[in-house]
Order: sequence, then C-alpha cells, then structure tokens
Amino acid sequence: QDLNQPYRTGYHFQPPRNWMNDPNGPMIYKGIYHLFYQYNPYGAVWDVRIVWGHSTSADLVNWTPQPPAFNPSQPSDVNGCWSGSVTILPDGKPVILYTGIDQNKSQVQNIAVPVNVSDPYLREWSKPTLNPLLAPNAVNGIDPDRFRDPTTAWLGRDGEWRVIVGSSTDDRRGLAILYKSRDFFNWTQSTKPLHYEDLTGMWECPDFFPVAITGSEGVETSSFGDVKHVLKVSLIETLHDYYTIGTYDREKDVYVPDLGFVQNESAPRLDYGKYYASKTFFDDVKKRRVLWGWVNESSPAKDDIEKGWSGLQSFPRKIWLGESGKELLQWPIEEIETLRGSQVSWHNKVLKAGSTLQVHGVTAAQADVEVSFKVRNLEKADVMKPSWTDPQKICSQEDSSVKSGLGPFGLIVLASNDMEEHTSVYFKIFKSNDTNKNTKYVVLMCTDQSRSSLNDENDKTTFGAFLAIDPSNQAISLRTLIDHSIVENYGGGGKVCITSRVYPKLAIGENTNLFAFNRGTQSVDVLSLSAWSLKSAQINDESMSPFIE
Ligand code: DQQ
Repeated sequence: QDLNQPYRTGYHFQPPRNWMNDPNGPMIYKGIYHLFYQYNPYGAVWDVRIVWGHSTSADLVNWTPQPPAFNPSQPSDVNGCWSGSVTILPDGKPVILYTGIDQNKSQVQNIAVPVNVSDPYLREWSKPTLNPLLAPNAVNGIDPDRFRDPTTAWLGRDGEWRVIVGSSTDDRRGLAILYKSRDFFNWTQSTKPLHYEDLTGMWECPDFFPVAITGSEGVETSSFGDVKHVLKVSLIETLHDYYTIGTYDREKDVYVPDLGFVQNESAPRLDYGKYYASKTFFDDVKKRRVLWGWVNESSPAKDDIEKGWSGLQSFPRKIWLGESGKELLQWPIEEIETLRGSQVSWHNKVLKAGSTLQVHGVTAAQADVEVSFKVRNLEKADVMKPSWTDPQKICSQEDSSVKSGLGPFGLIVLASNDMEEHTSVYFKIFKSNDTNKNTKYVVLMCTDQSRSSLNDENDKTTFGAFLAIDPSNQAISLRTLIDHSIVENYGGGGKVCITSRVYPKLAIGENTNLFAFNRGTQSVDVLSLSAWSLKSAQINDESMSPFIE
C-alpha cells in the first residue's frame, strides 16, 4: 500500500489515474473478459468529452489496461462518447452501441465494430460512416438532451433485433424507448416504448435482461426459455439504481412489472448505498449473469484532484432471481476466493449485550468477512413506530450508538486503534406494527459512516434498507468486502446490498481493526464467522501493458 495513496484499492477495479464513471459494454469474448468504462484521460473530474476506457482480464479479478477503445472523433460523437452496451451477434462477433454527443451537442446513438475479430483483446474499434444510427428529430419528439445509454440488444423470434434507449418527457415521464432492426444498422422506433413511468424523471443506463425462474444460472439476453425479465433504471433525480421484476410480452413488445414501479423510499434497489449506472452481461462460459456498478467518491472534488483519481467499480457480482420470485440476489463472483490468504474462523460465539469482540489475524483493511447471527429472545424487540417507513431515515435517527431491544449488532470495520474512527454495518430487529404482514418482525440493515473519518468534509450519509427475512426461523447473514476506502455489504445472502466509501485518516493499513459488536439489550449468537485477508489483485498495472492516452 502506497502511504501517499491510502484510498486506492487492492481488488476493486480502477484505472491507474483520472476520473472513471459508468461501466460500459462488459462482455466475455474468446475467453477474455472486457470492461469498458467512462473515462476522462485529462483529469480527476467528469468531462463531457469522455472516452471509452478499456481493460481486459482472464478471471474478472486481475486486469490489464488497454488503450481507450475510442475517443470523440466524428461528427456524431465529437463532443463525447457516452455510455452504451455490447451485443454479441449470432456469428459470435461483438458490436458496441453507445451514445455520442454530436456536433450540435445532441445525444445520438452510434455503433462501433472491432477492427480485428481474431484479436481476443479487441484493441481496435472503428466507427462506420453511417453513424449516427438513431437521432432525435422534430418528428419523434425526443429531447436531444435526454436520449442516451442503449442497452444490449436482443433478438426476437421474428428475427428482428430490439434495443432500448433511456429518455424522459418534459413532464418527467421516464421512458425506455424501443427500436427494432433486421440488420442492426437500420433501426425503426416502435410506436410504444417498452415501458414508461410517470414522475420518475430521466432514465439513465437502462438494463433489460431475462432471469431463470429457478436456480442461479444466468441466461442469454435473447433467451426464450422459462424466464422472468428485469428492468433496471438509474434515476438521475435520486442517483440510485432501481429494479422491477416482471413479464416481457413478446407479442406486444411491452414489459409489465409484477408489482408496478414502486416509488417510495423502500423501492427495490440493486444497492442502497453509493452505486449507480450499473450494467450486466451474460457470461456464457460460467453460465452466470454478472453485474458491474459505478461506486462514486464521497469526497469533495478538490480531494479527488489532489489524489489524482475518482471512481471505483464495485466488485463484480453474480445476479439471479431469488426463490420467492420477488427479489434479485447478488453475490461476489466466486473468483474472489483466489485472493484469499490467512483465515480466522469462529463458531458459536455469544456476543453478550454491550460487547465488542475483535477479529484478530486478518489484514483488516483488505478483507472478506462472512458472518451469521442468530437472535433468541425475539420477544424483546421494540415495536416499529408507524412513522418508520423510510429505512435510511430510521438508520440515521437510530444510528449505531442507539441501543434498542434487539440490536444494533453486526461488524465494525476500518476502525482505528482507539476506535475514534470506525464504520459500522449492523442490524436491528423490530416487532412489526402491521398485523397484515406475514412475519411478525422487521429486520433493518444499516451502514453508519458518521464516524468513519476525522476528515469532516466527506459525505458521511448513513444508509439503510429493510431485509425481508424472518428472524424467528432464519439466521441473519452478512458478507462484507473491505478494501481501504470501499465497504461492500451483502445482507441475507445477497437480498440487500449496501456499498459505502470512507476515508479514514488513522485507520489505514496496519492500523486498521475489525470487530463484531452487539449494542442491544439481549445477547446474540454468532453461529459462524470467517474472515480472510485478501491479497491484492493486479489491477491496471501500467507496466503490464502501455496505457496509451
Ligand atoms: N453517465 C454517462 C451518460 C449516463 C450517465 C456520461 C450516467 O451516458 O447517462 O458519462 O452516470
């Protein structure tokens, strides 16, 4: 760890320097994984003239930097190469659809194709002269400032390709505009969008993909099998990624979410912390769907400029439909285990009321922790207040220092030697005040960044979500990935994810500690805890390949 750069990560994807935002066009091609990303080669802040950064990997863990795939260069993208996706055509060749900011500063959709398909690293891309393929015009009524982020296209039974592009109307109706094409070059706008929702504002980075009804295997984006569909949208108004699960009617070409689009504080999100502009791809080798998401900084821009970089990608996650059919589950891809070093294990330890137990023997600044809690005296839970509808608000009012009947209990991570700095990830259990609910209890999951750093200029907002499990017959599990300035939490086997960014001044490197804690009035059993030191991955080490800017 470079002591001048304590916030750079050991195993989270980041470029050697400068600004990064959305993951773009992830894929696997000829056994090589590719990640493109919104990259500003000129500095540590976003710039409209952003380019497609590019890295490749054999295992989704270690990454080789490649030259940017393309830069603004032609009238249809001269003012910026914005987000987009890859589609693998039936002959196995990949193509990119992306948003260009054209010579009039309008958002248009372009195509880029590999120059040499026999190169598994796909180092060179070209832009056919017929770009743009899709443009807003007076007839289609699309706002040229709100027309972007094409998805991976899918092929219908009728042999026509479909793709959606994010948009919104002037009165804040969010839209997934649908286009169809026979040859992938000439596209026609459908009269109806694939889906829309009033008062949701601009839909950025939509993602539309099928999930298997049973099992955790992924399915190919054009699959006609026994599937449900997921529509994810990134709402610019809240900067969160929301999803719905529903049915795609292939005859009418419309998507109908099972529960409608929930528009409240507890609407389903891929992550309830810092996480945006996510995108999935189907890995046909390991038969899984893999999710990437941009994790922004929580520091002021002046700090980003000083450290010379901004933005991380979450660790890649496998994503699939949970057994209930009502929620998506996410889990770090199994390849993370190749980084595991020394391990500490606990079995059946009691965390007495008010206790804090240190986890010794792992590198607490770069670790992978799995823990499972069981609570016995559920009747001691406090009753939910009727006003408690927003989990994030409850977590910030009732932060990690506020004792309740059951909880807070969980992990304290990135703690300094004197505990002056620490971040906590915890649960509280309440009795439901809604007698119509199937379970009597509500489990709240929170992450509290408020004491994470002596530096008060960072955004230390508390995060929270309700975790849909019944603590009377299920243990409460937590998986936490710690990596210097990022903490990714998976509650209940991946039902709820919360990611945060923190910038400790003291809890750095060897001066970092890890604890299990219980500040509630009742003891909690730790059924098991395993913690591993994680080795650093090779991430975009420039000596491995010239990083051309
Ligand atoms: N970032 C891109 C846009 C997208 C936004 C520009 C989402 O294409 O809508 O960098 O973060």
